[in-house]
Amino acid sequence: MNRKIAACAAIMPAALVPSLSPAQEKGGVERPNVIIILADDLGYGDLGCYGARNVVTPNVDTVASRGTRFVNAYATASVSTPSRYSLLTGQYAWRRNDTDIAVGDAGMIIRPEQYTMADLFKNAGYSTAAFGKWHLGLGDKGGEQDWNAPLPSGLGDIGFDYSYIMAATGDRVPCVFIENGKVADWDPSAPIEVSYKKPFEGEPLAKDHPELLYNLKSTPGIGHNQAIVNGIGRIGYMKGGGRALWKDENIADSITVHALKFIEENKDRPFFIYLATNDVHVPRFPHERFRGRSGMGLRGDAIVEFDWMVGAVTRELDRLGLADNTILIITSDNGPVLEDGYMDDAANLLNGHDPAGNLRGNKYGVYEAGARVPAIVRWPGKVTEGAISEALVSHVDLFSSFGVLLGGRMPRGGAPDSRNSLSAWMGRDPSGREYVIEQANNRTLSVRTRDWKYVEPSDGPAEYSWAPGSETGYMKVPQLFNLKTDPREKVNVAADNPDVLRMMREILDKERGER
Ligand code: NG6
Ligand code: CA
Repeated sequence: MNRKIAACAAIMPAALVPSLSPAQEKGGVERPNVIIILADDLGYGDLGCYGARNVVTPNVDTVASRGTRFVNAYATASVSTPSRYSLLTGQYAWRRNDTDIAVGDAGMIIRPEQYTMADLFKNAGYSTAAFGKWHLGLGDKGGEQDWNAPLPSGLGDIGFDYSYIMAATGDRVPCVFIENGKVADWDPSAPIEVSYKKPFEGEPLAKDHPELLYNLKSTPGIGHNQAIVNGIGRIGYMKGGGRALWKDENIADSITVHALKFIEENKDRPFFIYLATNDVHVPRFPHERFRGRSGMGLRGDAIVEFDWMVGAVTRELDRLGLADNTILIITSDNGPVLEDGYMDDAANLLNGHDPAGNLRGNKYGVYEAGARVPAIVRWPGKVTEGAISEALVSHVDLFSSFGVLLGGRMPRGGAPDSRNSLSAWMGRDPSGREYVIEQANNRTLSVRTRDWKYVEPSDGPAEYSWAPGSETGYMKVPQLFNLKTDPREKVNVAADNPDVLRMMREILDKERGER
């Protein structure tokens, strides 16, 4: 019994006792491995099997051809922190006011006492691990972490047996990997200091020293102009790090090597892996061997790198004979963005490619491309091969769906917004949810039903100054689109459909009022 279960059991003993599913009771234990590969900012149209142009993604496409590909799958938000929060906790991030895009020295946003997806698997006897981008805070208190010592709280407190992660994003300090709560390869000769408030004396800043940005230039006037690490400007100030500092071009390799090692070490017991890639978030800086492979510059090459990583995982599963007993999910935390603060020319090099896959919108915003994401599920023999599902599904439901699969019971209050949609995620229920809720960067909520999309009125800029070319879609008036006739959300038909508008508002009112 782990610490959390012991602690919670005192409060809710009956509900927490992990129970066996009927299949398990009969001895026919069904405990497939589960790997969620969560890409970063990978758009609905960025993969070959979703119609990408120029860039080829043979490894992802092979997974899709052996599994089910979803065309109406949603992250809960069009930015990272709230999206990941909901996936791992089964609670809408907008229920809390501290779940927006996190700084790199945020404290733990998921609190140790919360029941997480990792807890669910751990309680079912799985080995659990997280790799790559975290962006959900570490340590007890934001801004007060000592990065030169074990962090007092981290992923071990929310159900992960092992973790090898980046604290936040590639563009935020600290630029080091953290393994089981300690800086990996910590360098005693270069103690780490991090601040999001003030610079460290003697450390050059990107805004004053563009000549030191030898790997990637920050877009002038937009940001990423504080610490310089590996010739790239970052958000936040940092000092030290020495040999522990990452090299952006090696991040995918580092994450992959650690994930493969974990798979091999756990090949004889069920495992759950949350594999969150740095690709294709900025700074896009893939390894040399992927350069020039997409013809679309660094962003396209980062997609090639992402696809390589998927191939490395599937080959390892094949080599170990684990493919048939592993549920593999490939998805993204939010939609695509082109200009996101570095001069990688992503917008000019598209050459006909549409990262949004013909949907309107982008990361940060309210329109469909913000939160409708690629989602592929492969479980040989269980999930239909080569199928396309139109079911409406949301990341927030994966938690309860796995709960049902494992036959475990949810502690009271656990995963409050997560509903069992196992049969939809397994490709058997063609309809899925009645509606999904999407959250934009300014917390505007949208509701999508099968035919309609409603965006609540909100105040905010049409475009963020720091993400030029991306539309937010914020408007002071309600927006309603008929996705059946207008899949690109071009014509606001709110005025003509008062009944639909009322129904959509009621959905939001009800959800907001609950829990
Ligand atoms: C923005 C950053 C952007 C990215 C984003 C979070 C600037 C100019 N822009 O503030 O680069 O880090 O936050 O992205 O700093 S996310 O995918 O993690 O949500
Ligand atoms: Ca993201």
